[in-house]
Amino acid sequence: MEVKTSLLDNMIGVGDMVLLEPLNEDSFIENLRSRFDHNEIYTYIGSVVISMNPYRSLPIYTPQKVEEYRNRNFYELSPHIYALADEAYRSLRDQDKDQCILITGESGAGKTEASKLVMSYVAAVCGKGQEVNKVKEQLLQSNPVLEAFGNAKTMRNDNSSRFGKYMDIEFDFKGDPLGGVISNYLLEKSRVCKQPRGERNFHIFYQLLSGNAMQIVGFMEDEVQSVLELVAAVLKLGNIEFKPESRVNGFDESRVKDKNGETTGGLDNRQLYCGTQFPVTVHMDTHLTFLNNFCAYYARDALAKNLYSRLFSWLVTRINESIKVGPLFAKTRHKVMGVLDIYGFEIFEDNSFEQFIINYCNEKLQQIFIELTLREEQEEYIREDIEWTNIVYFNNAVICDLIENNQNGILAMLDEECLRPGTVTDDTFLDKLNTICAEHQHFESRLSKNSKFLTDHSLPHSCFRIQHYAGKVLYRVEGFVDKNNDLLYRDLSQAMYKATHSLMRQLFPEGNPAKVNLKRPPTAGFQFKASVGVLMKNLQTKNPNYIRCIKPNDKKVAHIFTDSLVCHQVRYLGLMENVRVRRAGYAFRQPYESCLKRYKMLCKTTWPQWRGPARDGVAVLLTDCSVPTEEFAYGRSKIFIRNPRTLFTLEERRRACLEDLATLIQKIYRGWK
Ligand code: AOV
Ligand code: MG
Repeated sequence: MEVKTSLLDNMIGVGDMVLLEPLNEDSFIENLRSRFDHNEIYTYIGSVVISMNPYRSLPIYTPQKVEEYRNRNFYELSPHIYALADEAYRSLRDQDKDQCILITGESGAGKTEASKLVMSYVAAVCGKGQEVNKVKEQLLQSNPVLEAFGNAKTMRNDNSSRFGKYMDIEFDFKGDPLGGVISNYLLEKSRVCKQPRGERNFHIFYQLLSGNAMQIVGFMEDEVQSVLELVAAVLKLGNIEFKPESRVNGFDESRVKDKNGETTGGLDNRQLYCGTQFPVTVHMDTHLTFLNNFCAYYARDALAKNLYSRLFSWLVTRINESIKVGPLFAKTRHKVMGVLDIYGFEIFEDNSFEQFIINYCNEKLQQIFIELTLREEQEEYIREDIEWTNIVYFNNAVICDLIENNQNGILAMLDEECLRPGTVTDDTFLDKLNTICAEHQHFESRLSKNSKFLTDHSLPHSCFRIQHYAGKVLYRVEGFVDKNNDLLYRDLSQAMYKATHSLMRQLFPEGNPAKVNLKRPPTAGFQFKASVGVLMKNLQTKNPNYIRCIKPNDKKVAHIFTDSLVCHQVRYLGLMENVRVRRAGYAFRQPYESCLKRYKMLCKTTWPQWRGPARDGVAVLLTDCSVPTEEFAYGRSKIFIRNPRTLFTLEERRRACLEDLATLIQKIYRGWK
């Protein structure tokens, strides 16, 4: 019987890399390339979706496409992100399994676009009705707001996410959406004050300048006004200049150059000015001493960055209020679909604390992929008692450990430096790293002794290099201590708390003199590590669905496919290992009960009802269908099928059976007429 399925026929190359013959890196890349050239941007590795960024809009996201993929089996149609979204949604709705969609890939590879496609697909197929539509609209509308405030043009991506985002969408037992919760991870706030050459500040600053009226769904008009005033205040802060004025007791004192009393959208400028002039130690009510020029600029920038990032977090909290699950549903058990869209792996010429944090986050995600897809897959064979030869793959756990180990990880050492009394500088931090990490395989500094991976010892001063899973990155230590400390002069918080602007006061609660807290706030690195830890734990409780995004070229343009660039990504994403694990094993597995239920119509003995253990029923069924014995293996609870073609044959027969049945019914019906 001829096998016709979308994964094999009418297709450019192969739709599932598991079917690729011969399998090697060249054929893998060639398959991606020929598919890309024919606008087939999605390719599977089993249930993992590879997505190539087309850098132009393709007509493949129409409502007709949504209908086409709706309620269809994953392998039935040609590969599409909708197939993954549909599969995840159906497992959540019908099998009561919480899902997460993990989207990875480097900056500009298409993660954010993919996350929006998944969300809009799920929104299109789940539930109906006025109340449900309102929830959907609010979930989708949160995207543009967060992108305006949290995205910016970088060298790698014109709409680069500068924060990590994880959104849990909650559903009731019918699969209707109830609401959602967004968590945000470390916004790259240094961008507020300084952008690398060729890059821009967050989109909102330009939208504000060009007078675009900003609409935020679910926000009151005065809230929007208030938010925009604070964005204007951040801009205003950036324009404040200081001049050294006098020398008192041998110290420079600095004053604001142009001290007019105008207001910036409801904020008295003097409030901003005075915030940047007070020194750390003197209480503003009693003495007024001025900062020197360096410190004044430092204070100004710290305030601008803090104000903006607190405003961003406030926006997320506020959006969460408008999309949160209503009290009516609080008692029912929710099913959850989590969508993770973080900033992608970044290698710039100059990499600082921000890139370090971003790349650490990507290491953790790669780790989860390895744990769940490579390790977990191999462990399942052992659990199910299926014969298995191990596939070797690179496990990046050592790099995660280099960064996050509680005793001597880079973040722990940075914290130790930040908390140490005495003179702490970026260089003392580097010294510390050098002594402790010098022997680590993935760490390199001028003092490194042995390094298996790193051979180039011509490192610049004040730098260290890490061999990340995705490539070597040179980090300049300048600013690490400061950015990790993330301290704001207390007087600044107090000055902001005194502001007449109520949102401003709300953002600086620690400025309330009645609530002076002398405890040191946790460092930025510590907070990030903790929240990433919570996220990883959360993800591990859910059924993962992977989208691996690949960037076809470095020019941000359509039609260009640079082999070397794609090859690099295929390697570090571990995609070859992924196919090998998938191929060496069994491409398809299903609990005996579901397998029998789906195909029992193909065999007279099992149809319409099989009495006895499901496993025996499946055995009878497969023998009756003449499936060669080397094609399948019996696990403890599941049947494992080696080649997807076998599955296609079964699917095809099932469809033929159903068609025969339909024809028969029609005949009977006509006979009646
Ligand atoms: P990223 O999220 O992975 O980078 P984006 O999702 O922002 O990357 O994609 C970058 C750009 O590529 C988008 O602005 C689109 O122009 C284009 N693009 C991506 N996917 C598609 C698609 N499916 N169809 C058409 N165009 C697409 V970063 O946030 O920088 O890590 O941090
Ligand atoms: Mg993004």
